[in-house]
Amino acid sequence: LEQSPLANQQTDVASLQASIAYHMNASLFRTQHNLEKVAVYQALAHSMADKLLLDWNRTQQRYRKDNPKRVYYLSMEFLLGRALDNAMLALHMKTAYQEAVQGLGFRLEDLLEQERDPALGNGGLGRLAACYMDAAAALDLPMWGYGLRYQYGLFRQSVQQGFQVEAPDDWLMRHHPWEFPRDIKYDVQFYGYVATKMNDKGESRLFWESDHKIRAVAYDVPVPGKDGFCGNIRLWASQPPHHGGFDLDAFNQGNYDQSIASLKDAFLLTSVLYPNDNHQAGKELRLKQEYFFVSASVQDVVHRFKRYRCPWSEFPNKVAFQLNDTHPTLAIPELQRILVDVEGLAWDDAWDIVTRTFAFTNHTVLPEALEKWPIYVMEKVLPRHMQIIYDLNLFFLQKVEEKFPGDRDLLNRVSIIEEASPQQVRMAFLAVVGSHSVNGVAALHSELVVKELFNDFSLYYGKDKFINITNGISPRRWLYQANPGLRDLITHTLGSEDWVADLPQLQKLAPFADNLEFQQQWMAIKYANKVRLTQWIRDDCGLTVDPRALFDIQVKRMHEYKRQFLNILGVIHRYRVLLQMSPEARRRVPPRVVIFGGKAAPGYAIAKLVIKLINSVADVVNNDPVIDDHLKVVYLPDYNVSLAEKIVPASDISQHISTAGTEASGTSNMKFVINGGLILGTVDGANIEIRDEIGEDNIFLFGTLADQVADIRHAQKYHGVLLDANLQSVLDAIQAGVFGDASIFNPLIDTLTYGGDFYLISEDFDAYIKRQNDVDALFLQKAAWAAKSIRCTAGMGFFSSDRSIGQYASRIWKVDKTALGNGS
Ligand code: 26Q
Repeated sequence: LEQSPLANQQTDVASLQASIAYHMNASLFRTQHNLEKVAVYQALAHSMADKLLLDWNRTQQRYRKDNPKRVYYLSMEFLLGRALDNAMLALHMKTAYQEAVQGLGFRLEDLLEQERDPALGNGGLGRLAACYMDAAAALDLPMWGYGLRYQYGLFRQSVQQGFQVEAPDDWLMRHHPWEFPRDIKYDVQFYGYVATKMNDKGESRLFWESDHKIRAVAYDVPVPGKDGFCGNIRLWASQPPHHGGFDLDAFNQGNYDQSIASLKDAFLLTSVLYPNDNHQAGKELRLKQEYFFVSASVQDVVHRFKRYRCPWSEFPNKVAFQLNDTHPTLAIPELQRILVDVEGLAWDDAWDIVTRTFAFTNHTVLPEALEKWPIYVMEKVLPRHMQIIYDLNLFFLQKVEEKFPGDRDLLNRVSIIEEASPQQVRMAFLAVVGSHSVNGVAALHSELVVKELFNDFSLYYGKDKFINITNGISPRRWLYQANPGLRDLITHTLGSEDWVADLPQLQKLAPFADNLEFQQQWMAIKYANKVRLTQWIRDDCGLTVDPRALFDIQVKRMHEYKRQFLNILGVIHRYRVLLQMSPEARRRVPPRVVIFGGKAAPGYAIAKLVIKLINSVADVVNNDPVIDDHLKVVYLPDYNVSLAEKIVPASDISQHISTAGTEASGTSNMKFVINGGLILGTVDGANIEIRDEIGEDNIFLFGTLADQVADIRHAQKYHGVLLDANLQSVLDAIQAGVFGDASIFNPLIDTLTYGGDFYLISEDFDAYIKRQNDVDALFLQKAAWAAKSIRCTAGMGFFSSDRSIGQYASRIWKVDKTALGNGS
């Protein structure tokens, strides 16, 4: 391959142009005579992917030879975003390609916009997986991702008459040059029955048998690293099994429909990503997706392990599985099944191997997000796994009983099987029992995980099993790539690009915080980013906004606990206050552009109603001549990773205002702050650690604390909710029809009154408004604002995903960066 003209290592402009031209002909079957942007993008992508493949092969061959302990990051979601820009920057080829395409008459920025976002994730959890793969690749850590190759990613969102409208995300309709189909296949079975059989050694063993098989085929996605290193994500697609897809009896009788029915099943399995974020959908197809993904991945890993002919006892020294939430938890009984039923190990030996291999990351304490599967579904789809879970549970409960004799209540509380009707399997408990380490994703969250979610388990296992690893973000995508202006200023100021791989170096910016000239350069970059977003808002929403206004941004999945509702109620309050002011007084308030973005799960009616309210308020406010440019409200449709890359560098303020104790970590908060955006937030998730790192004076925190929430809810139950007076007038305005037909908003308003204000919007309303006024006041003091903005970036060194992955590696996986390193 090294010699192949495809992978010509020359990086001079003429060679790059030649490789683009080659792909235009050979990969796209086109001539140079009708060059559309999308075709040039694809030829360019192929050309870049060639280079990546060389790195991929070299890296993976080295691992194969050295056989280091490997980490497998099991995740139902990888929200990767676009690949081309990322790859060009990682391989230091962007400038050369820029020139190459310029010579062909194109602007690289336009070509980059042609790439469809692979959206194989919902939000934070999926994007975290992508940032972690990026970090592992940068650190030369032998970690593979395993996931699913959904035919349709997260739905595309448009807004019609103010309402969210969903469309399928057919991202594979156009050829996608960033994945490589492999001749690697495993069959995965479902349903069937469990029988007793003799194995080769004459021992009696249980076997699970079924005619219902679906084939998993591997697609590899390269993850560009540093210095010629390249990681991998292996995604499974479902297909009918060889010869097994047809119902031959039906086929021979001429009953074609019936003969292909199971073919359809096979293709359907990985066809679509479930669009729920922080909410479990108890659908059988989802369970089958989870098992399909887990079974293919475990088979692949076991196959790789066996290649080296090590004894089974070596398995935990060669393999670490990290479970990205409970979604891949079936890997635990699956490995136990393979070791006992197929490989013939004794139960206890197998279980020792399993528990030394798995570790589990929890991403939520919200009860509605915790996965539970009804036993009647589980035993139908996975009869042998259900038996194994029963046995695991029995042995576990026996040990608990030994340690805490006679505590029947405790046994009920920690049982993997929930004794309700219907009986359910508590996947989080299975994950805890089958793992040697359980971690939360931010300090407060990990505390809640130990004290609330898994309290009984921490008493039984001891506290050491439960740790915190605070989330991190890729500084490459979220600063180096997304904000070239700031990147260059930082590099120029610090004298080299070393800060990217050693993010705490950003602290060296702090001495410049009060330097007026530096402040001007800093804020000029922010302004340019705001101008760029302004153009996007004009093209996308047909709305003109002034880049000199304060940009106040909340972009994230629409969810009640994230309280976009609080934000828009605050906007209505601001609107009403502005209307009551004299023109002179109004001019003393800095103009604001309040920007929203984010998708609601299609079945989440209340979240969708918040989208409608935001758009209704936007309609009125944006067209009110009295308000003019003092306040604008924008709802950006189809928020995704590539849009985030444009939005994040352009914030003055971003909002992270979840009810305290509900947002496990948040990661966009880190992205905004590292780009010099200030935060308006609650004392929740990683906001707390951001405060600790950047300093209390550089963040606007407000509201109820996590440990007060339960008491307030309790009091509400008995005394009802006494609505904040300002909030009451805001609700009155909505109900008076100021923002159109009031009746449609009734279910939304009811969430504040009937049955208590669960997310404490009224409780926090006054503190929120006051903090917003502090923001206004500071924005008028340009130098003070700039100093805080600089201190924000300077203090963010801790939040690199390289730090997070380093902690996972040393505390959980016990792996080091490979000794060889640097692709040599
Ligand atoms: C489960 C079962 C069936 C269908 C869907 C699901 C499902 C899917 C996605 C449940 C939850 C999710 C996503 C959760 C998520 O994104 N959590 C976020 O994880 C981030 C990374 O740790 C945190 O920063 C966020 O605070 C947390 O909300």
